[in-house]
Amino acid sequence: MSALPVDSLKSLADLHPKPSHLTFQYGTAGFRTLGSVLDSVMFRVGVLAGLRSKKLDGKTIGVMVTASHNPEPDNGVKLVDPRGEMLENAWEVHATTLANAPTTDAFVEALSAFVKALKIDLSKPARVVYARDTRPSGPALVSALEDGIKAIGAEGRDAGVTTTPVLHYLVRAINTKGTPEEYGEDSEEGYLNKLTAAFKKLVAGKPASPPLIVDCANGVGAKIAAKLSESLGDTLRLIPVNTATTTPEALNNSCGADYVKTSQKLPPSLASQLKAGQRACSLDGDADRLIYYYLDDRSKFHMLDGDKIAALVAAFVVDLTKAAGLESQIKVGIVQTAYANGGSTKYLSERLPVKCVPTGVKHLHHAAEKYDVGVYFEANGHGTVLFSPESLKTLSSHQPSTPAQSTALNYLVQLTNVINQTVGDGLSDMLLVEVVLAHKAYSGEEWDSLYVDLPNRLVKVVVANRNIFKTEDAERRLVSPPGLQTKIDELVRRYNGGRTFVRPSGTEDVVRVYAEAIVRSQADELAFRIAGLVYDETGGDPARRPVEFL
Ligand code: 16G
Ligand code: MG
Repeated sequence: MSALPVDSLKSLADLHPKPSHLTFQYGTAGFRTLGSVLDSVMFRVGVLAGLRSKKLDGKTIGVMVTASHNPEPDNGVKLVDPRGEMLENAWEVHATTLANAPTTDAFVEALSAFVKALKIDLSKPARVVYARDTRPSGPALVSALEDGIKAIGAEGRDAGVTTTPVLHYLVRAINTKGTPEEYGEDSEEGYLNKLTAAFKKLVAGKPASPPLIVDCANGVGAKIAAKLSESLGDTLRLIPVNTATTTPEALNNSCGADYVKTSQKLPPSLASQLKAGQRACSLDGDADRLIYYYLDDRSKFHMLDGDKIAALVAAFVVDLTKAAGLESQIKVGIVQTAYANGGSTKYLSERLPVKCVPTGVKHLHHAAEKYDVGVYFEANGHGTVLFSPESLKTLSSHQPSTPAQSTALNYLVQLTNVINQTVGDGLSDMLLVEVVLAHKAYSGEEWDSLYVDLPNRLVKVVVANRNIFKTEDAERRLVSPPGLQTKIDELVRRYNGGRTFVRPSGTEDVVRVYAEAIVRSQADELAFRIAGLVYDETGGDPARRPVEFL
């Protein structure tokens, strides 16, 4: 076993000192805070990624520099494991420990202890592939990351400016190269070719969809959407809008999936473009979320969120498994979080198994892996469909007995290619939605009518200490502060069809309150009254309740 390259680690770490007044935490979205304070974190993440690669016998580890839907001054970083999935849980804790070592010496000491405890063989090779979104703080942060990769002696590959889902795709493609599970060519072009080829096969012979407006949140999705548009040609005409990736402060500002979902409104920039009856969609700042919407005949806005996407897609996969004669071998299941609209949960659970898990893609992804085909979507538009290794085998070995079965089987196989199974992918999900709409000949309105959303409201509460809030039952109930859940239960009982939950955010220093009810005004009132309870509970001054809409 070779030793840690202490000299190179120390001299490079000295260039990236930790700000003494800050504590970092690897949360749901990796490390995420103001871009201006992340230099030391990036360096250390570079080192950690190298060690993770060594631990996994030289498999390539991914690092994505992004703060997704957050405002432009924020940035962040997350690690991607070899199959393109989120970093293993246990390592999140290690990442936090290493990021908080106060000095270079303390950092190197923590590294040695860590290498020893995890029995990492330092003589193994290490490979890291990394990318960033369009934020102005990105280049400097990537250069700190590169110092970390260099310091541990790992081989780095710069995937440049690209989306989070492309980076996840690349990690899986690199690690499966030359194996029977080869995921695709390990380049952005490989990704685009794979998606486009599958999409074209899936919609061959179907009437072309009307041109689709794609709101790119003024983020990196604009770049990939432009390339996708080119490779799709006339198969699906895309109209990318909000593509101002270099305009200061434009990123995620009054546009993008998060804006649409939380404000339940059309991005103002689309108001003059979107016509009655037409549908459009929004990506978020790193293009791993997707929200659809349309204006009805009276130009009223209707949102088709992650729950609606799950309902649409799951029904389609079920139809195809039936048509292919695989109904008994390939079972479809759904994974949601507490944020799923009650209307969707009722509709879906009357048809399919539905599981509720805590917020965050890693929870959904793992639960979805337990089904033959797991459809997971967060209401916020982040999600995908996973085909288990067994169902992939079934698809490749199944002998269809009729031409109709054979057609359905081919569609299923192509679905596995159009879907980015490593992580939620706004653009891949968009193609998936368009496939289903083309097959069903659905308009946005027909899709929307699968079930009716209950009016709901999301509010955030700024509290002194969100860490006192602890939940159970997939975040649907509070166990701490003691007694608060009982008060919530008492209140919610007074609202017709009322449902509410309170959870600490994993990405911001706030507590979130969700409420729904049969009537809009009641959903709003319930959310604010619960938010009031939460605030009072934390000992704040009731006259200055800092409650705001999210
Ligand atoms: C992150 C998560 C997203 C989740 C959100 C919740 C990933 C890749 N992203 O963006 O899934 O919905 O956090 O944020 O896991 P919150 O804890 O602040 O409500
Ligand atoms: Mg995102």
